[in-house]
Amino acid sequence: MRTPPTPLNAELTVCQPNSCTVISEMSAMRERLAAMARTQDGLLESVRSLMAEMAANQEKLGVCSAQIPAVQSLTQELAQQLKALQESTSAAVPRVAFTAVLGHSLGPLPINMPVKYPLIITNMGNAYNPATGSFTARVSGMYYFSYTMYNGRPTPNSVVGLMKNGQMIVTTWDTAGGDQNDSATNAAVLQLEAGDSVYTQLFAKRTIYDDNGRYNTFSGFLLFPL
Ligand SMILES: [Ca+2]
Repeated sequence: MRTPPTPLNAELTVCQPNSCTVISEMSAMRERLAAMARTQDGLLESVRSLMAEMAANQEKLGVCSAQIPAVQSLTQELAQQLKALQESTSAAVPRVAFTAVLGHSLGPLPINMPVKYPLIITNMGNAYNPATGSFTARVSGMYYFSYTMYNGRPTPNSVVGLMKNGQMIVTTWDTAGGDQNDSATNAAVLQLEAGDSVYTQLFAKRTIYDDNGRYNTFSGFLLFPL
């Protein structure tokens, strides 16, 4: 039969823990501490890695920032070269354009005659000669020409042609009669070699009328050199 615990024995029984339980709890705490330590090590490693990456990025940013003035300088240099190239290209393309006006009547004549338009409206490049009525190409290229004739008399009819080196290209024709005072226009794009001449021709026994109204004109310009 067990001896009933005395008050002292009872107090010892309550205060003395089970040693196995204590050891188990301490072991678990050590495991948790070890796990926390491993986690901390991992976090520290991640922080070091991020700091190293930031340092590398800052270095790259510094290199890029250092290159900005050089890039700006190169951009300005290229812009200047482009402007110079545009100016040289523009200067290389001849500027040829003219418009001339007759201002007085012609015909009828017994033979075909070039029309000499003496009144110059525009003659950039001086390729049109008012003394002869001819345009002479200074450079090979594609040109545009147009002319207008005016029939203001009862008789005879008006016939004018656009001529290239003496060869008829296009013509205009208008009959006199009850519907006189008519205008007619024709035009052509012509490929010219340097030295080719273009002019208009009043055909034999035909007439054109003009006065201060300036009804008869001859115009042309270089579209582009070839
Ligand atoms: Ca008519």
